[in-house]
Amino acid sequence: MRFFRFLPLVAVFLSLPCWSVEATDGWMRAMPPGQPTAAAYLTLRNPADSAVVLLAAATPMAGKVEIHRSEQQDGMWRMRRLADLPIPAGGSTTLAPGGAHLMLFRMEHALREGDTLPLTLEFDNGETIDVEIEVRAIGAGSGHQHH
Ligand SMILES: [Cu+2]
Repeated sequence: MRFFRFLPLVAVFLSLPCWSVEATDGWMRAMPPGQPTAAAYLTLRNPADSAVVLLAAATPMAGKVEIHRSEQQDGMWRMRRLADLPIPAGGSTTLAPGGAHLMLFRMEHALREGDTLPLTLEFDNGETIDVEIEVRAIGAGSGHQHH
């Protein structure tokens, strides 16, 4: 007896969750002419229910981009390179002066207020997102120099 011969096939639709990391408030300071390095800042939101880790960033306008964090030690600001930067599940990580930032090395030219810098971010979930970094006045942001 074949009781199951008329069982309908069950179609299973797999869909990828639309839980992309969202980058907002991307900005950097205008650069004095001749300065080869700069720092970029932004906020990364992670709507997913597991942490996502920023692995790398790149821009055609710089030779190299590193993830850095500024720290105060013995009254001096220093920065160190981070291997990566986690964004907590359902939370956000803000890169800002005096903290984490994206360090741009070997800039092809100094950027001025009103310019934009295209940046590509790569995460450990395989996701890649493109961000526009807005160049603000040289004195923009709160307080201290991070160098
Ligand atoms: Cu730095």
